[in-house]
Amino acid sequence: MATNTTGNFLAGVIEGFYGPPWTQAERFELFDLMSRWGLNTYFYCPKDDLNQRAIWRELYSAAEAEALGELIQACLQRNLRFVYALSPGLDIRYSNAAELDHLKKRFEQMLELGCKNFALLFDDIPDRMDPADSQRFGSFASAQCHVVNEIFRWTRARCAEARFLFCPTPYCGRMAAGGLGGEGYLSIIGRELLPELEVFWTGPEIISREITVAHIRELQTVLRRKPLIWDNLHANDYDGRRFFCGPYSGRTPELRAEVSGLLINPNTEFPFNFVTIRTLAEFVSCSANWDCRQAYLAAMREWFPYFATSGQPLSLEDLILLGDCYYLPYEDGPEAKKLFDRARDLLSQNPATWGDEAIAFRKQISRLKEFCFRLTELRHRPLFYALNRRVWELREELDLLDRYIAFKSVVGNHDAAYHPESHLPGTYRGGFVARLQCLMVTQTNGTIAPVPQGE
Ligand code: GDL
Repeated sequence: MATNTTGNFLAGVIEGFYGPPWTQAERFELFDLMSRWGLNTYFYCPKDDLNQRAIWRELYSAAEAEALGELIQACLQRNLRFVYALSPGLDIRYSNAAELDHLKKRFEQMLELGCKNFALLFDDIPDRMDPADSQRFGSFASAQCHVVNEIFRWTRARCAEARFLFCPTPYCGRMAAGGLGGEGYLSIIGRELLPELEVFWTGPEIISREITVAHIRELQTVLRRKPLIWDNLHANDYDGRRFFCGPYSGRTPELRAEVSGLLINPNTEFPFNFVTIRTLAEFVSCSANWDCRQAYLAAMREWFPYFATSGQPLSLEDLILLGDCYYLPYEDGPEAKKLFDRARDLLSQNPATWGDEAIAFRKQISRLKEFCFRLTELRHRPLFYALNRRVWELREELDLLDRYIAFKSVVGNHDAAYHPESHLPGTYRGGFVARLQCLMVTQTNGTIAPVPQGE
């Protein structure tokens, strides 16, 4: 399937998350990795680049334009497609011709910088229109098609090879089923959006555990084209405590033939994305068999040199266990799962029956604790800074578990209450958000219910 990376198939990375955009240096590093691994597309649309979304009518300053120009040139040199997006949906007036002029001026600036591929995004916006727009277009979808088709034609007249992407307001199965964007939104897009335009889709959910061929085929008939996957599997902007370094998974190689490309919108912290991007690249070019665990282990071996320290070397085995603790949104890696099950089993038993299992378990968590501590010695400081808060929290929880088991293991303490000296109420696990989280619990069937409060 090597043609995926050389032909029309878009394969690569979206900088499309909420939060601090990547630095120029990180982007250059990304481009090097992508070109080494055979990916071909970088899509620039950080939600918190102000000019991308909040003040989409305003041109970039000279310094900002220069920085974007550098990115475009860097992509060109490496044979990567650079795609630039605007998200005017927060406040655009669809029927106002002046708004189209704003969009054209913005794209004109990017064309002058050498950009050849564009997108208009309408995700995460209010799905209602100004009365004048409703009167003119009748539907949200028609209003968007009017603007996007016009800007597409204008762009193609200036750059014949321009690739043009569009993100609909309902961009996953759940949103479409819930009627977001209004009655028949996607069918109208299928009919009215010019056929050259590519339509983003994140799968059945915003964060899709699986994207099946059957799901995509159904969508193709509505959109009248192959969708372009915007994959949020490894996005972590919605949860500041987590990151995801598990493999690209839950998609089969057959999916590639059903979509016009696979672009991933990964972790906000750039240093976390090595395995994510590496395994996507493997997936894009693999034969019919895809073993995501094998791809993960191979990518971890390649990532391991980034974990050089100022002291004794770390072990790959420990890194794999850490990676398994921050694997995928719906799944811990197998080593982390084993550790969790072991902790749960131990805590559910009477300490009098623990015996050697408590000792063996304490050895395992002490080792992981030590590994977390040793990460402070990483020579790759940006990687350590990205890891620091998450790993600190993991270390604290392991420490508490260790102390609890040590205390309860002592004959005479089996039934005694444990009062940790280190975890005072209000310090660790404290704070307003943590208390709010304790008010409601997510049940295994996905429902959320209040936790009965004691007197
Ligand atoms: C979204 C946003 C994306 C964000 C992601 C994860 C799309 C099309 N838009 O809904 O910017 O990073 O969720 O929070 O996915």
